[in-house]
Amino acid sequence: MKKLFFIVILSVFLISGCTSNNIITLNGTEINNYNGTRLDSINDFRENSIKGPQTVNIDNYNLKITGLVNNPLTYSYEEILSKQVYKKLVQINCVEGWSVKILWEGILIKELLEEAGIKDEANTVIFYASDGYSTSLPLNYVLDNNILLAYKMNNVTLPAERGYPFQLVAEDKWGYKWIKWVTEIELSDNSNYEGYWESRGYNNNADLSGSKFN
Ligand SMILES: Nc1nc2c(c(=O)[nH]1)N[C@H]1C(S)=C(S)[C@@H](COP(=O)(O)O)O[C@H]1N2
Ligand SMILES: [Mo]
Repeated sequence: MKKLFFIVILSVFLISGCTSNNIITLNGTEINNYNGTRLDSINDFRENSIKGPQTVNIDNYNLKITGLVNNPLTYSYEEILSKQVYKKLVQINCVEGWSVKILWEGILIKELLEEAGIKDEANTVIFYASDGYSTSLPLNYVLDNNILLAYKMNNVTLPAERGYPFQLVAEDKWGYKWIKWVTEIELSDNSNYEGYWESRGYNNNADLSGSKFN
């Protein structure tokens, strides 16, 4: 009886100890410096999305992982936010000649794909968005470069114009690979898939060091 009493007290102690140590992250104000590097601002972007800013209702929002996976998955916004958080300082460069350096925060796409189980035939990741936009990247690029799906920039939740709930951080690639308002990630074996701008003459490879056009 004494032993049981001791166990109960110990567990209450442990549980309360754990919860009081949890860090509750509040949505802060925008930061302009990270480890000594000056950041650009969320407001430095030029908004010229194909159909203008999209408003996503988070209550009926889902992120789907489909295609060449062992088990297709569907995540709510909260489920994505509960995953391991990663941060990266990356500059986005649009072919129109502007660039913005931002501290991005989100999850690793690799971890979502591994959770769904990547089939051997898959070699391409196709991304779809709520405005009908799409783009694609080689699977190896996504796996080898720790590519992020971001929900915060400079410490602030992405605003609607910036792609809320999620924007792809396609580092070292031109801005048209940085799809906003992502709704679906499909694994495919079609390495020639062409997204919105790619099918209109922009280079499917999109390396910053390469050519902008086909
Ligand atoms: N869904 C969606 N994502 C998109 C686009 C778009 O039109 N729709 N435009 C792309 C382009 S061309 C660029 S340069 C980046 C950043 O564009 P922004 O400044 O309009 O955010 O978003 C990319 N992602
Ligand atoms: Mo762009």
